[in-house]
Amino acid sequence: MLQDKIKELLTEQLNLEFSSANLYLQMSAWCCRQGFDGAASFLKAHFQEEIQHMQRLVDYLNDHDVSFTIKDITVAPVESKSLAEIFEQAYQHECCNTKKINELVWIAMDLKDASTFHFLQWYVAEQREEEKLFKSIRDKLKLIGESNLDLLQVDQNPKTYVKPS
Ligand code: OFO
Repeated sequence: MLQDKIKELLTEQLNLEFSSANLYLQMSAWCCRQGFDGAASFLKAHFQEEIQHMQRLVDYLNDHDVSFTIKDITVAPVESKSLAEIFEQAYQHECCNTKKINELVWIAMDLKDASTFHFLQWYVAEQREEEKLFKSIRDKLKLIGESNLDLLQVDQNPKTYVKPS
């Protein structure tokens, strides 16, 4: 049986994942409006990943017979000056997610909740990957500055672009 504090924090995290999903969907829509089709589909795929992160938490709470509230989430359209700014925001967002997950891990440990501590390890590894991914795209965009040609190439391959020497 899960302790009340853990139920509350996992529910909060579930809603945070939902909110992250919707933020990425709005970022994807911004990219679409600017003609960055590659970044738009990358961020839309990320929206789906965040929904899966939410789903994992839902499954875990269901496994423990915990009822939970899914909040109404309002995420306004994203406004940005550049693709670099979008990926800076996304990277900062992932850093905040990591902080939240780490806090949860330490609380699960303090409360001697081995099951939740174990469950959260998947999120710890996932956050490491996500921070690394968003940081690398953010860094590539910083590197190329406002060069339109390079921008288009990063847009086509946000994960794999290497600046020609
Ligand atoms: Fe992108 O992070 Fe969920 O957890």
